Amino acid sequence: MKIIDGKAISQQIKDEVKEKVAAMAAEGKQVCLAVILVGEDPASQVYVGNKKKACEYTGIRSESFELPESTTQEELLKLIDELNGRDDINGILVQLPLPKHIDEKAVINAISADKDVDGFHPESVGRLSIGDKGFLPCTPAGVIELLKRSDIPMSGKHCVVIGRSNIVGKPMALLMLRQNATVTICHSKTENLKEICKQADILIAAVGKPKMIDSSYVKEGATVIDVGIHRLEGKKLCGDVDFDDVSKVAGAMTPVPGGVGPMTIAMLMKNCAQGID
Ligand code: L34
Repeated sequence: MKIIDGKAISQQIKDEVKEKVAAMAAEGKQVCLAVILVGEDPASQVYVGNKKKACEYTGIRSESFELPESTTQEELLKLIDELNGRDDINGILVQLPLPKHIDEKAVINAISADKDVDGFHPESVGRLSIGDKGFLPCTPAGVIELLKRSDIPMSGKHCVVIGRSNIVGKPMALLMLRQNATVTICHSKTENLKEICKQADILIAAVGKPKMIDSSYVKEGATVIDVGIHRLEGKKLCGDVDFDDVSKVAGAMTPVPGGVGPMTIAMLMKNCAQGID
């Protein structure tokens, strides 16, 4: 079994971005990401902290807005509007989830499509679905990059995605389709889930349930990508995949931590430096 090293691959991508940012700086072009975090969710604080570090590493300027839990939707929309209008800001990231009193959809829609480095705006989603150029959502784009750079073929292969969220499952399926995979999307209502997963050459778990996917879901030699991230007691991290058990049958798989998470951040850096392109 080969471990797909997301940390190493994300480092390569960040180094490529760093070069691009330096080349842009030589032409007098600055790249700047606005990072907005509302509230004090500890996991979000870690992820946003990692994003700011990656900005520093790659030479992307970051402007950070850490707002209290009590921030109103109106206040947040006003900030986004200001950032939309600023020529010195290239990308706007609003870390999710937002507090319950704020409508995520309204916030995502408010971000100008040409600064939508998360790829969550309906215009970006539409571009992805018809195959036009646009910002790709960072987590699924990171999974594609992991597979490409690990020389795992996608064309003609059966890829099973477990999960249908707007942020991971749905765009993941579209990106796999773009790579000419045969794609099946499974979800909580899927019948015979295990049997379907067992047919996958590439199994992508984005279910949100700690260690749900064990070896009984996996075909011998399959590639297993774990998009889940959960904090167990004692702060230990795990994914949607039972790593120890699945490692007995998989051909290649991603660990948690050190798999998809760092790739999400690297692809965000790439989106910032590249623009819609
Ligand atoms: N707007 N909200 C917006 N964009 C995103 O792309 C995200 N996502 C998800 C949550 N909310 C978002 C992230 O940034 C998940 N996510 C994310 C980012 C980074 C990491 C994990 C998830 C990450 O750094 N993972 C490390 C471990 C970090 C730790 O110690 O907890 C890893 O090695 O997996």
